[in-house]
Amino acid sequence: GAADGGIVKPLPPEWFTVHGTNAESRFEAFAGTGFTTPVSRFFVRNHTKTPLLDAAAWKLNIWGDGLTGGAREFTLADLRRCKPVTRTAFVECAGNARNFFKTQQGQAASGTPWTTGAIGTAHWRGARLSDVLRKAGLSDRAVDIMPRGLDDEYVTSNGTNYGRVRRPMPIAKALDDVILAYEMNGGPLPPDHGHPVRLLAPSWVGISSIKWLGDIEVSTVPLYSPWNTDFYRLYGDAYPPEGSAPLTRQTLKSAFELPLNATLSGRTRHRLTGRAWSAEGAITRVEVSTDGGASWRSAQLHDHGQRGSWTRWSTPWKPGRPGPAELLSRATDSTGRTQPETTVFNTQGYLFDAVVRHPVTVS
Ligand code: MTE
Ligand code: MO
Repeated sequence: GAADGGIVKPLPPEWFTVHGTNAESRFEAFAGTGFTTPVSRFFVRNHTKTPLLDAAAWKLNIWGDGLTGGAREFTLADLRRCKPVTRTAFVECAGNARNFFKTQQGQAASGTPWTTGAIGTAHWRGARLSDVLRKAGLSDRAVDIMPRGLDDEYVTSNGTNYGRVRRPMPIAKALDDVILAYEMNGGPLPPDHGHPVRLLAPSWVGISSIKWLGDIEVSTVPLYSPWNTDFYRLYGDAYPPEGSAPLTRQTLKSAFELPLNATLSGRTRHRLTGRAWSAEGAITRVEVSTDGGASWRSAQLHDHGQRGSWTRWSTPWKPGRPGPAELLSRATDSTGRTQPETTVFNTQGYLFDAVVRHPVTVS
């Protein structure tokens, strides 16, 4: 767990819930922090422990039959010589909110029991992966890349060794909007978030954004790793035995910047605040219910968060009668999709997108 050195940054308990080597941001810790998430409050999802790498000695090796020549090495200085670009994007774990499969739908999924805090939004700056792949001699016959991390091999508690964290990505995504990020919110990438260089794949499941990047295989045939065969597919009664296709984009969600089971005074006029996000389109509407879903009203939107980032929202509420209450938020994006009441279950609990019933007590 965190006790064996999984996470380097200090974790104030009021900002994080710790699950093993993973630290979940408490959603209420985002209140008042602005559009982007400060590094100090950004969730950490590690398969093992955070490696401490020397940026000056670091090299990225790009290799494989999808290059026209041989393997090529790039230093951080080489990447900095490419035209820098900034992507304002969330990184969100595919399993974010999976604990609600258990608490709202009565079916527990395997994996870290995240509530809604396995997400953060930052300004990521770096070199376009397409620029670097072309410098490396990309062949037009390449179909997949396989980025791989320099962190320890992933060994489960029952002894299965899955090797280094790596997950194939189709060349079309690699050449679209993916960057080799060396800055986060204007500073160097911190150790827990992939220092010195991570991949940043906007809108895609967090596992696509490989941290502590060491090498990238470029291939003319499809590539496989446990991260696109065993993990990050949807398995369960609703899916074929081989699972769904490997997961690509995240989904649509919203959350209140309030602790679960918060106590709110019944006599005060509160401003309920929250965030909504989608990997498919911009957020166009957030509705809030303070009576367990019987009635809904539109919240005020404070950003024009694009696809792959988020939008802050707020609405006033004067609770009145003391006792337990349920707050619900329901987001709609520019594709016209609205958060559903339930999410079809999958055994690993990915892509939960249903409306969260947020319990509070009115005092
Ligand atoms: N990259 C490496 N090398 N090792 C990892 O354990 N975890 C992945 C991804 N990249 C991981 C990784 C997962 S599952 C997620 S959700 C994101 O990193 C989390 O990014 P963060 O820790 O910066 O929030
Ligand atoms: Mo993840």
